[in-house]
Amino acid sequence: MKKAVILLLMCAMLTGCETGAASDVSVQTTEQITVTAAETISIADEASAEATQKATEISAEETTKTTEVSETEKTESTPVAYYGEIITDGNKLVGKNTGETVRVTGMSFFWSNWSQKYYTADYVDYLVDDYNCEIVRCSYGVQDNGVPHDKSCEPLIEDVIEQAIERGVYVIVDWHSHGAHNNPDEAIAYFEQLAEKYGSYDNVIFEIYNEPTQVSWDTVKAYAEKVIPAIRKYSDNLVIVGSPTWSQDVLLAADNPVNGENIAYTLHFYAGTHKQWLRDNADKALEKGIPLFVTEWGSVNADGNGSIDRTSTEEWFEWMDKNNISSCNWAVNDKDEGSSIFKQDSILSETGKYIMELIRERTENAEWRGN
Ligand code: IDC
Repeated sequence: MKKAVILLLMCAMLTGCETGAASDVSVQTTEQITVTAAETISIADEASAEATQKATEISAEETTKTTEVSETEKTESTPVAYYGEIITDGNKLVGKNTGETVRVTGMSFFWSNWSQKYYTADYVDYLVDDYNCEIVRCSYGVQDNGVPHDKSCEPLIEDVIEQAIERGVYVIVDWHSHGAHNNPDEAIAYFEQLAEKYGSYDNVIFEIYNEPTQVSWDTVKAYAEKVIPAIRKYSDNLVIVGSPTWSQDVLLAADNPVNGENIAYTLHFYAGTHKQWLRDNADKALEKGIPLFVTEWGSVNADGNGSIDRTSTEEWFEWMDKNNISSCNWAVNDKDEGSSIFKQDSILSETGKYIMELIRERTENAEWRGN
């Protein structure tokens, strides 16, 4: 604590201390220090003198709306320890341990071929400790011909999976492709070995096709029915399937669901572009009995850019709150575009601050924390 107070003083002296920077040292021992009722600074405890400028700090005006959850509470339970495996139950997703509806909220990493610097255990810690994420999503960059852009991300994805397991949060591994059906064999080979290695952990969720574009549902369904059996050799964990038109045509899936067990469907929305009509579609799909999971959403336009559409984002959150829909926001990245949560390395963008607040509002009083 003494060291933390010194760091606090140092931090107070820094004029540029308004960023939400992720520490690139381990933040597993992070302490929460209440400065005033409205101002809380989280500072990595050990080995962090030189990392002070990088220690995560939330500015006073951001934290007036949030309630910090102490480290003690965080370590007492975790989403995965509490809920267990997420499984389907009709049109709902429930915890295997609790038998009750589960709703988890978190962040998606960016295309793994373009943003490898964020695929680290430290960023998982940052997302869990500072963003209060209950889930993270790895987006394995795959080209339209269904071949991975670059396999060098595979060990990094495993680092993220292993840290998610360590921290007790869920982790989606998404085959981030717009043309996966062109080469199911690549997906089969990847997911089969992944399921063998990690499929016994309740944390792991398999998303086998990010976003089919203009292909028929029959094509996507046939692809899913090839990939899922490879996963099922080793794991009964939740599998999430995309649908045509960038995973918006969930009604097509509802009319003719994929054969198999424990399968949910992803719904993707970008608040600046997608409005009530897409929620109406989603409502109909839910009514027809399929479970939905928003594995990717943006607060901006569908091209990933533009400014935050707060009104539309709030409408979407009202809908997700009402229907207990789990979600991951796009994206953990610092590309100069509206959807990036960082503007550079680990300095939060305006979007990053906004999304952090939204996630915290959903997760700080979650059931698994003992509420
Ligand atoms: C976008 C990135 C953008 C990149 C583009 C490449 O934000 O920087 O140039 O991919 O295709 C999705 C996709 C996701 C998109 C995102 C925004 O899943 O890959 O990322 N988006 O366009 N679906 C709807 C929107």
